[in-house]
Amino acid sequence: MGNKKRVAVIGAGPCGLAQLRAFQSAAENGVDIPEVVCFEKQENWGGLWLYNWRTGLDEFGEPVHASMYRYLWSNGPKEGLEFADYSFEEHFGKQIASYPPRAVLWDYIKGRVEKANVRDWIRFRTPVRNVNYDDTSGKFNLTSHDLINDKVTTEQFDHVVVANGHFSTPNVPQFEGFENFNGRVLHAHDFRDAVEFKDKNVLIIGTSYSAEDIGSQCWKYGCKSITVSHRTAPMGYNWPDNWKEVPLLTSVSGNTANFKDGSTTEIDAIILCTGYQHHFPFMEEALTLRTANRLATADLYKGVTWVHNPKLFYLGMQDQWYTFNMFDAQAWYVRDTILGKIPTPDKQTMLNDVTQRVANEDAIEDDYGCIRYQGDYVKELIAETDYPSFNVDAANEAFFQWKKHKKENIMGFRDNSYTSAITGTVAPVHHTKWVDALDDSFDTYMKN
Ligand code: FAD
Ligand code: NA7
Repeated sequence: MGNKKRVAVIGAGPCGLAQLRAFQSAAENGVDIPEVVCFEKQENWGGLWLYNWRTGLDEFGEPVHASMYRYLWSNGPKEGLEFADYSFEEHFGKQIASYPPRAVLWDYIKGRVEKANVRDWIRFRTPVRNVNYDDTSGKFNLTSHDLINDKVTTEQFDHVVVANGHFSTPNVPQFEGFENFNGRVLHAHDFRDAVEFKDKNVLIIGTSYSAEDIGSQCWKYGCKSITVSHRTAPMGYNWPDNWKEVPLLTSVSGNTANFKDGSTTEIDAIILCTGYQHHFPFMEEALTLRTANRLATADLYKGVTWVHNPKLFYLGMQDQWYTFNMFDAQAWYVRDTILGKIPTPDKQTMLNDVTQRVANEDAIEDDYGCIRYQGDYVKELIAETDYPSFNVDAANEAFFQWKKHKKENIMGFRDNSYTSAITGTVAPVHHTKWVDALDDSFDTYMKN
């Protein structure tokens, strides 16, 4: 017992929970598993899917992790993210529509780990403060802070799995005139309720998921107009009449926004949808992942094993088309590496693997290629473990349909239904169109 390996998992979001479920499923099959301790800063599990009205610092003075907001519905079809070992039908007792709101997906995430009975493995309200590696003992020293009892502890672990997410620490650029702007400037990380922007002219900076969805939320809940400013290219959807796309903001003066092409617009609020940083303030420098938000991350063999010290792993650090089932594929792979079932090659081989992944990603021509690339990655990992094999091509197909439906009708794509890659059943059409569904509570959504 005293010789059991110890594994630390940092974060109880979808990635950390996938790691717990991976070990629990091995134990269920009679494997002697290490002691697994999961550290979670928030009071409950689910990561970003756990809604928090707070912004800035929490009641302990910790940075609020939450970036999700009220009225958030899945931005991609649920058929792309379904767990292969726990279908939506198993959880809800029936098939549900394809774009569930946040509360419904949170319920699904926690259903699997409640069934697995792993809550006792998690120390809630316990942020990790520091991780360093001791060459002499060959172990990691991990310092955590039990906020409830205000107690700081340092312990040794044989392995560390970093699963703290990378969509929580905002990237916040500065534009000339912000300090004198007569309205609110906020980052998407601090956006909570679109109703705040009712009857307002809203300027959004950025053109990715947050820009598209926060703009759509504000539009749905009655803002006066949306102006989206782009650095690289406009999103190019068929937007409603009170929505326009403009080049990059150069400055603001009073309530006037000035853009690169010389045009101007009167605005009441600015929402910076300018992305997030990979941020690991608790990792010692030599163990810190530094990567762009892309499909092939730097320095991670097979996308998970830290090439400079393969006892350390990072989960979910890729930019994401695939999410929950990709995190599972990674967690099962990491589990079997820790269990010694999957060998870790020499450093040069691991570095070559990273180089090859980066080159393969650089050669991709469009979003469809990106989806196939990440789908292939999921296939590659699940082929090496006992994670239930599933029809990844069918999940790819759900994403392809989703892209097509967005092009056809950006405010209506969530009214479509797709076929489950796990159970093969077709999702029902939701009872209310997304534009009309202002109440997104669990109970209302489930009235099908
Ligand atoms: P997270 O969910 O971020 O969880 C990380 C956990 O680590 C948190 O619980 C946090 O409290 C904890 N933690 C952080 N630091 C510490 C520390 N020092 N010590 C201890 N614990 C710590 N994906 C989809 O599939 N569909 C969507 O519709 C979708 N919408 C999104 C919308 C928004 C606004 C954002 C920001 C992301 C969205 N995502 C979506 C992507 C999202 O990244 C994944 O779904 C998923 O939440 C990632 O899981 P994770 O475990 O890697 O990270
Ligand atoms: P993303 O996907 O990282 O996108 C960031 C966007 O911000 C992107 O359009 C960038 O433009 C833009 N950006 C970044 N810096 C700047 C500056 N300085 N000026 C102007 N524009 C800038 O982040 P999201 O928040 O949209 O999505 C993150 C996750 O949340 C995602 O996985 C979803 O599931 C939800 P670029 O194209 O690089 O010019």
